[in-house]
Amino acid sequence: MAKIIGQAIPNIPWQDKPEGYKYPVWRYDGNPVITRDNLYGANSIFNSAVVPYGDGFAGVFRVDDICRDHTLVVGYSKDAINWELEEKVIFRGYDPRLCEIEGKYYLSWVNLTPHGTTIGIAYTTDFKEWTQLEDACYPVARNGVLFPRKINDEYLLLIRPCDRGHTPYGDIFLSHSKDLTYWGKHRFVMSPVKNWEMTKVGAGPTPIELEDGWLMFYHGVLTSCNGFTYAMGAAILDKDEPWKVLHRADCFLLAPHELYECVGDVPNVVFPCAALADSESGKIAIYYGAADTSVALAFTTVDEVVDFIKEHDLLK
Ligand code: BMA
Repeated sequence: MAKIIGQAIPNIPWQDKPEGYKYPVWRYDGNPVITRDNLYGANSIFNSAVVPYGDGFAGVFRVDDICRDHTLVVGYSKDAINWELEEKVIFRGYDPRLCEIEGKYYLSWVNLTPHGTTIGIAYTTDFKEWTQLEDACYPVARNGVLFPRKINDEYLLLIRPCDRGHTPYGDIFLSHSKDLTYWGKHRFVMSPVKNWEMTKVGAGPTPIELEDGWLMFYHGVLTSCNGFTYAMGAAILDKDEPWKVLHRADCFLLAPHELYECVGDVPNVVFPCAALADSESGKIAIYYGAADTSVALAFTTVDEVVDFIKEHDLLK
């Protein structure tokens, strides 16, 4: 088995792969797991982040409210499928990612400024009190994703520079910081290559550490005559110099297919923002926003996904 370096999550949500299903990522049959009905006053709840917390799970959820303001709220769950969301808005902005580093839970999100979006960073130990740090860059950027540990004594952040609108381009970069305040040593990671991701790419969940690399799920965007289609791809980054891409699947691993992914506020969107990875069993549960309307769950295993990436390796 390819080895996940990280915590055991014995209570990871899970369903076995359906008999005869060939693709490497399969959907939870109770999808979507979170809808607007999970919270009074929500227009839509999607693109959200979850982590193991205590004997259950905690999350930060993107709630676009009935004024269509972008807000972030905390939620808790025992099984990572049934969630209780709090009404209190912790930050304004969208597309949160959560990452545990040395016992603190770091939130990175698309922070809204008068000059455009940037990457907000805050941390908590209890999901109640948050300490907000400096934004990680000046506008305009989105898809800021922290690595779960320092490498060579520096924090690392994947980032996607963009414009103020529905950006028609986008490459993934990586920045370093010794203190989570000053960011530099910017490195290019990857651009779109294949048709399914041709418009832009952006990092998704916190990268998953493997014995010999980092597993990075990301979203890729195709522009069709009807607009954007968002799908999920995967790559393996170098362990010590993660701006170097070692392997990269040439095709998507999950794309809009089910009705809840194809129909909603923004049709045809699969937007992964979080993954739970159990180092004991190799099980991986991926949380993704579906059609900018709800949160859905999909499963894979480290072996399935690593084998698939290597079989379909764009770089071989
Ligand atoms: C991106 C972000 C995501 C959203 C996607 C599809 O630019 O705004 O939050 O899911 O567009 O609308």
